[in-house]
Amino acid sequence: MMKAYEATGDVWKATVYKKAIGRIKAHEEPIKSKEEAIKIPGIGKNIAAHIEEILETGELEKLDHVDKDVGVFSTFTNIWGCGPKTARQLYNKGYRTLGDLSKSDDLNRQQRIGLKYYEDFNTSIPREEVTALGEFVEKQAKELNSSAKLELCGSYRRGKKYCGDVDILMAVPHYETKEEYTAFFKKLISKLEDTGFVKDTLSMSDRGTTQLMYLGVCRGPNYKHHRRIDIVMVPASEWACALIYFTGSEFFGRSMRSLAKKERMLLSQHSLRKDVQRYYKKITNSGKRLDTPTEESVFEALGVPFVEPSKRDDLDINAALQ
Ligand code: TTP
Ligand code: MG
Repeated sequence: MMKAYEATGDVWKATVYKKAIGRIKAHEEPIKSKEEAIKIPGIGKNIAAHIEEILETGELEKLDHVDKDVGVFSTFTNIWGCGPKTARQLYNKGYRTLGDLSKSDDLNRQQRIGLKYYEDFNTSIPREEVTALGEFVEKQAKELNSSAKLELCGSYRRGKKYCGDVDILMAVPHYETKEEYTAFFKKLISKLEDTGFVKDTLSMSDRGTTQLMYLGVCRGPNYKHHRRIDIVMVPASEWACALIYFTGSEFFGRSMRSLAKKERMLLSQHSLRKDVQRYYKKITNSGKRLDTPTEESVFEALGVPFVEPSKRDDLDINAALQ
């Protein structure tokens, strides 16, 4: 249904479904009834009724009335790098299947990679495999610099049994200048390519900030599937704030940033700052940067108890405090 509304450009309805999907994914226990569904924040009466119908009949009748072209649309948006806008354009140009697209010049380099690994990228990764892929990268990094630090983030760090991709955060203690850690990071990526671990590169960027982001495709020795891997390299002093950001969930991260704002602070993936002055949305004085060597120190400076990564899925830290 989310894809259907995205296809027709009904952003508001698509968002309602997107939010519900996120809440259902984050819910640890199986949902066995409409009553259980409706207790979950973000699930309203209508979606609870859909859940009940699926539980009872195994199907959702409303989907039968969705245009069949939505199937094409959702196939296209499942190509990595292809959003709703591109999917609509491809559809309007007459493409209907992945086979059509494989012969086309209308995909950019990244989308062609997305198409090449379509099946693999749309298959979630068992936790044990993410562990092994992380260990492989860690070994290569430590061969370059034995003090290199690495943490598997995203859904993995939140304890999920299956992950959409591999998210890695890296730093080398005392590496603060961009030259230092860029040189290290480039060597690491080359090494990962030379060992045959990295199969394709989607992008390497610094997004105009201090942090470097590598997006690529890897396959572990002894593994069958190609997996999406993101590696973020940060200066050592940004480790803790980057770790919070990159662990997510996105929802939890947003709630932490809004909490900081209430405390006249500013939390980003780079740092935590205090005594920040704002005039409406504009920051008029960016205050003073706090030293935050660990994740715990960030929570402490914000005046809230530490939240274990496994509890960050669906948590609004502001609501939890009330
Ligand atoms: P993702 O890998 O996109 O998400 P995930 O690891 O939580 O889930 P999945 O299993 O599907 O991969 O991003 C990693 C983290 O980065 C995410 O948990 C929070 C952060 N993030 C944001 O805060 N905002 C964003 O827009 C994105 C893409 C990520
Ligand atoms: Mg992830």
